Amino acid sequence: MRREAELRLNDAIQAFPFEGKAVGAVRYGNGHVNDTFCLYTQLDSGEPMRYILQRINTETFKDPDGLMENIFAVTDFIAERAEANGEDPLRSTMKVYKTNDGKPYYRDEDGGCWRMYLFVDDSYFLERAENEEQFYESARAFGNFQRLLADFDASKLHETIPLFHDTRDRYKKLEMAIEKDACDRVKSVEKEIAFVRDRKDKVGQLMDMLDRDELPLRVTHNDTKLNNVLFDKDSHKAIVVIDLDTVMPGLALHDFGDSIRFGASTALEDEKDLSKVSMSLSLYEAYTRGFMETAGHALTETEIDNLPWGAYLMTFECGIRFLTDYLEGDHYFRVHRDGHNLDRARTQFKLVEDYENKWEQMQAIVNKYR
Ligand code: ADP
Ligand code: GN1
Ligand code: MG
Repeated sequence: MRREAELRLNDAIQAFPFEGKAVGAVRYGNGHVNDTFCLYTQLDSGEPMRYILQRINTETFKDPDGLMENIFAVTDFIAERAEANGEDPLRSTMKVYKTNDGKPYYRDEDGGCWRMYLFVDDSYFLERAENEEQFYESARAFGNFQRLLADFDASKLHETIPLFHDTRDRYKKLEMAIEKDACDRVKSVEKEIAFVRDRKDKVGQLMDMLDRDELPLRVTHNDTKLNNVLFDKDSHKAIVVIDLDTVMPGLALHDFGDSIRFGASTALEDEKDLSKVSMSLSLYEAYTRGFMETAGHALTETEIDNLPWGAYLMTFECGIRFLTDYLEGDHYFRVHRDGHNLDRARTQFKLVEDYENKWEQMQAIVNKYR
């Protein structure tokens, strides 16, 4: 059982070289995996400063050393590139701190692993795009991120979660959870299980192509949801791609697709009223335009042809993961209410159905920007 992060928060704060004196720390953001806090400090001049302190979820990320090596390597790489282009590295990537004794993270007495970032000031994040322009901006940020990392040496990266986006494996794990039925919940989700089983033949669509060398392995972000990019408060441009825990070799199509899954939906990921959930073709188009403008020139024809499959499989896979977690007792994704993971699974399956109805339009939009 994981101990409450709050119990060791003060020790963690003291382990890092923040500026000024610590004034307080509060839980921050809406991530489903790590424990994130905002640390407020005050400089002698009276000026306030903020940092992000995060306890890494080590049940999810079992190799924190490898994970932090990735984070330092990727942020250093982007900062160097920004500097070389005369841009401000602090508005291009996150600044990660070593601990007071020079370690990449702090290990507390309960074994919890903590890291500290500088808070990206004058920025904001979004749980939903308010308009097409914002979503287009996020596409440019993720597309540029992918383009930039094309020159990054993939052999330097640790695989932080094996088989992370192997939808075939996610399907198998769901079948195992059904078989085990640890919480006696299978009987309440027969409709959802049937929905997944009806589409079993789809789970290998992209990973089988990778195995046949029809798709290239690239350095990808793998968790491109809208709240993993920060926007500049004044220009409203998407500036810093965050949540770098899953930067690993992967498929460009998955990065495209995970953004569509989350950001092109007309409702939040956990909306209970499914009549509100659909995929907005105008948001889908805005994202496709931004992604193609930035990452598009490097994509192969086969990748471009299969962009809608990226959306389909990332959404289907995420639904499968939420449903699996529901059956296993909600130990992976943080939940805030009973049935939360089931509500999330249902929105994903509703979206999958909507893609099936809009498939030709999704393909036509991709063709318009190729
Ligand atoms: P998780 O893996 O749990 O999603 P994230 O790394 O995405 O954790 O962080 C959670 C939230 O914290 C983000 O959605 C964002 O709102 C905020 N956040 C993280 N890092 C920073 C940062 N350096 N500056 C400002 N906000 C941040
Ligand atoms: C998790 O960590 P966060 O909240 O950005 C998950 C993603 C899922 C997403 C669903 C490491 O993302 O894979 O798509 O929840 N991250 C991990 O909202 O499993
Ligand atoms: Mg996140």
